[in-house]
Amino acid sequence: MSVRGASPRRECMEGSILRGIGSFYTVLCDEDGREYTLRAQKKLRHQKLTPMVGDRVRFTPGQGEEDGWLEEILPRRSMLVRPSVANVDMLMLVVASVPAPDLLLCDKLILRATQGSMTPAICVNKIDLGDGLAQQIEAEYAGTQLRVFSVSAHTGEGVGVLREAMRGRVTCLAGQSAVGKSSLLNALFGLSLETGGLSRKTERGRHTTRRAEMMALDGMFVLDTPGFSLLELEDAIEPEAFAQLYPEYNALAGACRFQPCLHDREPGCAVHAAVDRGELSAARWARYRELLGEVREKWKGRYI
Ligand SMILES: Nc1nc2c(ncn2[C@@H]2O[C@H](COP(=O)(O)OP(=O)(O)OP(=O)(O)O)[C@@H](O)[C@H]2O)c(=O)[nH]1
Ligand SMILES: [Mg+2]
Ligand SMILES: [Zn+2]
Repeated sequence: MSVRGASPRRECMEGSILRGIGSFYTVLCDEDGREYTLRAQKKLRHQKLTPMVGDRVRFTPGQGEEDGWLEEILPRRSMLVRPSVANVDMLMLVVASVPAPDLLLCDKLILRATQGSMTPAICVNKIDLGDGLAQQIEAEYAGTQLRVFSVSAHTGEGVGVLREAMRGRVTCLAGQSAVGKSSLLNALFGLSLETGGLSRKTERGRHTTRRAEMMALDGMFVLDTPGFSLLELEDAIEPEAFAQLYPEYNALAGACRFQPCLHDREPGCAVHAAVDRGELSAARWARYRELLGEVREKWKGRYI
């Protein structure tokens, strides 16, 4: 209970981190819907806790000109290191025909989303270019139960379906630079986020978005993130556990001759047979085997 007249101890409030610049964080307060600029308490640094965009936090607001303090980071429902975001429900991987999709990067991001307790989904943008990428992506990820959205931020096609899928959840858009993440958010919600083109020389994105930012819109939270092109696998994971992160292989694993089967070179492998029959993507299987090689190496060297 606070005593009127005496200097009352300011109450802690709860909210979500929308963005962070240097050691300052902007937090949207649950109670009054206002944005507060806060600094992280030293004790957080001592606990080696770095606040992330999307974090649920407790804070003490500042008074007048003075900034408030971020006091505590509440337990995270989910977490991703690249892009660095917390409490995301749906990780929306955005791809386009330009810049050319890097499907190994897609696979890794999907794996990370699954390991980090998020639901991955794929959004094929720029369908106005008429290149058939959406059909290719659907074939690549057949049997994974991943939702694939086909949209154009430019014409608005498919944008309504995507918005409905985002309703009531925290959705993070991620992927290579210049696939149109910021453009999509502009088209979805009438925002005016900065967008960029492709470098003419390298045909790569210009990294227009520089840091992750969360926006509260219409009963949902959406996150725009900087594009990236490199992603490491998680640290050492058991090869059997890795194989289980592929739902379309899991569904067949019972029919493999060896138990457990890593669906690599084992004779009588049901995954291999399904690939030979053209029911599963040969390219995704080749990428899987490449990653499996890395996973095996890391697992062997895990105590070093
Ligand atoms: N043809 C076409 N071009 C698009 C579409 N959406 C975005 N673009 C173009 O793609 C380029 C990159 O768009 P951005 O929205 O900046 O891409 P981003 O993914 O946010 O890029 P980073 O912030 O660098 O990660 C811009 O030139 C956009 O005009 C689309 O639906 N169709
Ligand atoms: Mg952007
Ligand atoms: Zn097998």
